[in-house]
Amino acid sequence: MKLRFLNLRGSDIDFNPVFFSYLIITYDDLLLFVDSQKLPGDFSQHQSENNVNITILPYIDIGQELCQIVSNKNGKIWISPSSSYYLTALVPKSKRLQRITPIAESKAIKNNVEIEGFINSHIRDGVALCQYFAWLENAIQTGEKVDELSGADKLESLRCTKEFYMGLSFNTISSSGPNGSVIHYRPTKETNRLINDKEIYLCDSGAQYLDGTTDVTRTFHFGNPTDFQKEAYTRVLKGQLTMGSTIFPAKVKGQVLDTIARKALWDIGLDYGHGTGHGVGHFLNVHEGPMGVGIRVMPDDPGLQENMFISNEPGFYQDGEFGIRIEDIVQIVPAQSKYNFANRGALTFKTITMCPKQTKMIVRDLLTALEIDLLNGYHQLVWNTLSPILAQEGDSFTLSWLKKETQPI
Ligand SMILES: [Mn+2]
Repeated sequence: MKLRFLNLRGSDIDFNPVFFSYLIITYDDLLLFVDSQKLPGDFSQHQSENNVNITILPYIDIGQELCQIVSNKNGKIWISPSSSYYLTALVPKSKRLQRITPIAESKAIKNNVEIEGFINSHIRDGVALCQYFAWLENAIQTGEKVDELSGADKLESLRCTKEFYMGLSFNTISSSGPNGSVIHYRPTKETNRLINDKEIYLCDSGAQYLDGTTDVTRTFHFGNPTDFQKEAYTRVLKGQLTMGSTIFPAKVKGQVLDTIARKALWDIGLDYGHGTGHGVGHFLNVHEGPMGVGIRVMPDDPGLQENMFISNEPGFYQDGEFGIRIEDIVQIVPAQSKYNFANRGALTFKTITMCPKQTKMIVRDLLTALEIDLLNGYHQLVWNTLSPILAQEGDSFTLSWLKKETQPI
């Protein structure tokens, strides 16, 4: 079952290509409540060309229309648990079916067009990221002054040259030293710090492309990291590699996997205060349910299923000193397993984010042979995927940085 009723986008909310509206679906009609001035001139034509019959009503009429449906129709009304109190209260309890709608679950499982777009947009995004980090490393090492804000601007200026770019998917978390330990930090004029070779630089960023949404974090040290920083980084990476290669039964709740990503940190009494994974919309919200991987209970999680896309982002934060996070977007794909969970089906993850992870920060002895293979395999894939594009663009500067950063350890 694939339910994508309208597949519309808008621009009412920064970073999220959505718009204020309500939709009521009846057996006979689709009622879209939206300020009709927001609709493009060819909207009705586009809908009829795609065989969509839709009635447009004023946004403010939702309550009135819902009341009429309640009094005129028998049977239950399926209302999303995230609907407002006002709308929920208009439906008498006896008529309410209040649980997560099939649309939310279906939207989380990407179709073939969305999968292809996700993969392609992550490749273009990866090129921009490599161009930025190559530029940044060189700038810091040659004494050029780059701060959190000008760094974020540089990254945006590289992303916006890429095909199908529509804007950022959230405010870039460009953070130097202690600012990196603030998990939801974003640089302002007051907090802005220079990026330097004495402190860790954490950059969590993402973009909206017409064919996909990206969200990626990389952590770098452009000088000499301390032993503790290297140990913490390595253990964050261990968690990410282990989670990213875990085989699990189909439809297991995301929460079950959370501990896997934390184990290497827990082993030495370290932890992080955020979730390990969230769903990502397809040219939609960068955080999108109903599934997720975290300590927090997610009651609406329908279980992890093939072709869902989530983030894999463990981290570690030393208050007032530094932050470390490594974040990829992963696609849920079938896995080879000996017994296939008695036909329940085995799944695993495929990383679609394309950007090297700084090997200089790694304590090799802390990694298992399997983890080393996984990391080297990932870097080989990144090199194979991005190097032809950089070569075609004639960007030999970024190409040589990529070569250095994807060397096997
Ligand atoms: Mn994320």
